[in-house]
Amino acid sequence: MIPKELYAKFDLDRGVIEGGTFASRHLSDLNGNFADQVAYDEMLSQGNPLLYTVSSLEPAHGDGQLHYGLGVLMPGKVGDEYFLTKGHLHTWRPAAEVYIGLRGSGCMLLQDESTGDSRLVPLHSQSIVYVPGFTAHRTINTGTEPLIYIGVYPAQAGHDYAPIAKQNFRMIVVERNGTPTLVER
Ligand code: PAN
Ligand code: ZN
Repeated sequence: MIPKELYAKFDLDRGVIEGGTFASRHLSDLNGNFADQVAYDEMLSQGNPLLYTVSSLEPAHGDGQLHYGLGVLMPGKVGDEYFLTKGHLHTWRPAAEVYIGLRGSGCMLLQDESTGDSRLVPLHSQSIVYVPGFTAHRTINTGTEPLIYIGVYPAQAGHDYAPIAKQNFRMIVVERNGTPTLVER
């Protein structure tokens, strides 16, 4: 028998890691995250679509251990801003993370916590994005199919949503002339 912390199967169609937790985020969970609040309210009045799911596994705890999650972010837009994850800093700020793109195409918005400097990095199948420590990160789907990725991070990382909930990312990714474009909020 292989110990269960050493091996897990995942299903890209269901967005599930066997033996992991599963969380769903709908449009109503992202109030305040999109720049165009009028478009957000209008969309929510029509229904409450699923925006993304995360299935996470914590195989072990303690110094040097790793946790990981499988994310599935739907395609779509609120106004001209592409669907996105809430985004967070790690509670343990030095914690970096590696994102491995599996399906679909989009990007990651990275924002240095102390300088506010922003970078937009492509995330798609057969690509890897390195998120340094001390960096707020958000995933954005600029494509037409679900964007699916795995994120691997230190077990001690923790998720701190408060700074982004209080003061959103400085930049947003919108469609301009059919092209994803990074602009000031
Ligand atoms: C990812 C994220 C996942 C969902 O696994 O948790 O993309 O985004 P939010 O957590 O911002 O809603 C990760 O970065 N973990 O550390
Ligand atoms: Zn993270």
